[in-house]
Amino acid sequence: MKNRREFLTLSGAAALYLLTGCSDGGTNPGGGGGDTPPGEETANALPIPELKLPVERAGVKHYDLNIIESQHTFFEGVKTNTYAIDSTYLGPTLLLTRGDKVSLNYTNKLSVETTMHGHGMHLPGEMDGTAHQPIAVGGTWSAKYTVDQTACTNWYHPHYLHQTAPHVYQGLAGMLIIEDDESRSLDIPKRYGVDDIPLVLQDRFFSADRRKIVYDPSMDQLDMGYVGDTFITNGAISPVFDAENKEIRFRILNGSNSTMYDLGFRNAKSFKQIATDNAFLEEPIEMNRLLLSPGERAEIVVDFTDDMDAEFTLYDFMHSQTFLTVNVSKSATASTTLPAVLTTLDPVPTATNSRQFTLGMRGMDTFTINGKTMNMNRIDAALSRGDVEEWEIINGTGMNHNFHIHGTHFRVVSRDDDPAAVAENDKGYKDVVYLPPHSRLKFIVEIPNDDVTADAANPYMFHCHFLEHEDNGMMGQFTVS
Ligand SMILES: [Cu+2]
Repeated sequence: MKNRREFLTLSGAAALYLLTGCSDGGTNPGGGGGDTPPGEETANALPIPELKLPVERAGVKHYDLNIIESQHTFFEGVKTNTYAIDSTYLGPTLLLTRGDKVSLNYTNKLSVETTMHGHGMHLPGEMDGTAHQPIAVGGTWSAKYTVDQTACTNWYHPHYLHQTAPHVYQGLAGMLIIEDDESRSLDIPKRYGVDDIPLVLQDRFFSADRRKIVYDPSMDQLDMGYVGDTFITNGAISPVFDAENKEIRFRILNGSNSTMYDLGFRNAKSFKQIATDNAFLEEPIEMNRLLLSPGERAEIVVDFTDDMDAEFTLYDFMHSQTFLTVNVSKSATASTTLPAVLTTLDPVPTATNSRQFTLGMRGMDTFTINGKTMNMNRIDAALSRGDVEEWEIINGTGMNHNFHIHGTHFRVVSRDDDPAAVAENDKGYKDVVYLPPHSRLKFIVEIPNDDVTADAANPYMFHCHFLEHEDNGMMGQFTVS
């Protein structure tokens, strides 16, 4: 259990302080044990990524992050080779506050070039961390920007041309949580590691001796999804989270390469979705199933108030796999009452221009948008600050795809030309949206009228977030002037 232990958060008190403004209430962030008999709680406790504390210099919050080769214990007694960010698998959670001036300083200690992209972040193109901003072996690259967007759950991961999928697969990803005055004032769970729990959901293949994570998709897996046989949550196989009997908020990321997850509790316990990719929903939406495509996030709140001593299994019904067991075993040390209204979203603006993007294929292993494969020297769309456009995305293939945009978010307005076909939980601020086979959808995208600029040397990307499709061509570039 040593490696698992090292992966747990070590700075619980500081973490609580950051999220709540006080250091009382709650014990044992990370479920690391203490008041429970040894061997019970910690047998396979859900690892909670460390909450990374910044170092402030001249008004800028610096986060120094090392991208490293490491070894992680997925299987008892076996060390598996991984990539990680200051950890043994995945990376720390970064908590940013709207208005912060930040510098995310990534040092590449791998033997290969990579990049680190702020997925969901509204930032200048040159700070986006795509293939245009490589981090040389041994070098450091800094994403410097002012955080200026609503509270949400974002994440960081490599975005290197043709190599995003293998780099993420070896373990490079972490959460970027943004808080603002609104998120801090809402009566919702916000004690990191106690009742505000990040869940990075993934699946992996391992070598027979389990010492390596094996990235070797066949052509069929390239097309239809590289779905591993081992499902992991925050880097652990079927872990257990010992929950307080109260409302618990889970920040769920589909961090897989190309697997759709149809999530829910096996006993059909309901939950409320409170946030989509880029913002709170206006009102919590009650549901008992949540479909998430790769790269999508959802924050949910589950009320375990009356569930003392009960156990719940968070399950992927699409692949019949368990992600997490929630064991309601602790008395609540604080109370929250989820409000009926969470926020007010801007009205969907009226578009003044429209574009169409058709997701397609050339042969069996080349993926295209409007018939073209990704070319770093080609700009596919030139936009200006303040532009409002309607983009129609057409999945002309018989396989799953989704669509992700950098630098901003969008509002889905119709599926297959039917506004009523847009699910309630697709109506918030999104930056990734799922496209079933042979389907189309329209969204309205608004380019913020502020700091956001991306020139031809540092353009934004739009792409399918099934990483095998992205790496094999299904990506384009746009500028904002
Ligand atoms: Cu795709």
